[in-house]
Amino acid sequence: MDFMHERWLAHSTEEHPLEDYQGRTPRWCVGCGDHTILNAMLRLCRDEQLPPEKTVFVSGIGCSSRFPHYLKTYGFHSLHGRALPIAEGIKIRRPDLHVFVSTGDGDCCSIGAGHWIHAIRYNMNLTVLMHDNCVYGLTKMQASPTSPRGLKSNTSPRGAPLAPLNPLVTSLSVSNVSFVAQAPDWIPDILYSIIRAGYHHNGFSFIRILQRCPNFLPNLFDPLLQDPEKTLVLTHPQGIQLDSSLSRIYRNQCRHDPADINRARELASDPDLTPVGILYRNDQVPRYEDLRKREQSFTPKMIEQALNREFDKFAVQRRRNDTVSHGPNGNSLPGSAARAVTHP
Ligand SMILES: Cc1ncc(C[n+]2csc(CCOP(=O)(O)OP(=O)(O)O)c2C)c(N)n1
Ligand code: SF4
Repeated sequence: MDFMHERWLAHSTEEHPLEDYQGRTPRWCVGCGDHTILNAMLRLCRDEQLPPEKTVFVSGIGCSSRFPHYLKTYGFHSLHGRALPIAEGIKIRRPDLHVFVSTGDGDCCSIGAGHWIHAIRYNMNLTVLMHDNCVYGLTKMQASPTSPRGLKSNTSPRGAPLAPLNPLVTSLSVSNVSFVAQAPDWIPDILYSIIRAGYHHNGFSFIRILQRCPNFLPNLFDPLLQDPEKTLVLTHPQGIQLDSSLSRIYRNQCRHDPADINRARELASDPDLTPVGILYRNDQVPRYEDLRKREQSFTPKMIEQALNREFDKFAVQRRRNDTVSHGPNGNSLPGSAARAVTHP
């Protein structure tokens, strides 16, 4: 073994400290919830020892979508609303990579809503952090689909007229849903446990994070911050558990089995309480990449034969004395032109 190879081997077996994952200095406002989400993510990368060269953060456009810049892994700061199809593209070609998505409530639930619904249905192995600050932050305060009714903003100066969309109820209603959770950015241990559970889930994990935007909506979460009783912590051996100090603060707890989708929907639509924890989890839902793999197990020979069977339906049979055959539109074809040609 030469010296360089030895050095490389030694380096590749070293533990990655937190700094190995830290990218540029974040430019979010002071007190923005995105900082705590980033810290939880850095901690997860370090604790799981994710190889930086095998980890990808994908985002759309928004304050929250600046996330990939702040991690020293691969990243794709893409287009508004398009984080999910890009992440799916990466995952289908490179299932060996750990793919995370950061998306805002505008990015995911407004312009990207179609992609969001179908991404849940495709159930690919992605961990999605939906930073929900209930407003468009980057473009300086327009109402988003999750803005509370009555919110005065640049697009609703007299107050948002519509009731907000509930991202938890919406996700829980999509066929093939496999993991839905909610976490507040201001309880770092709960946030971390939920992101970690989402990472370990074998499928599409949708995590709605209640994210503070002190710049535009400084009082939005005051009711929750001032009265811990308004937060209902969902605990379960298959979900999250609270340590004794958090248990003393968040007394309003309920044991919720994440396998129970009907109860999950009830909890998600409760108008008076904010559930925090894992609402739903089902590891048995098939993942699109596995279904595709089965399709891809056809050999080139099998594909050639299948294509030829299809082409033969259109071929005009040659009569004994004919020298050419005809394609479906009457063009003359050399006898063997309507055959599939596959390359090894
Ligand atoms: C196609 C397109 N439409 C609109 C915009 C302008 N735009 C950029 S970010 C954004 C909203 C961001 O809000 P959100 O996704 O909630 O993220 P936040 O900034 O609050 O984190 C909008 C409307 C754009 N960049 N591209
Ligand atoms: S505007 Fe709001 S969401 Fe954007 S960085 Fe500032 S606090 Fe965060």
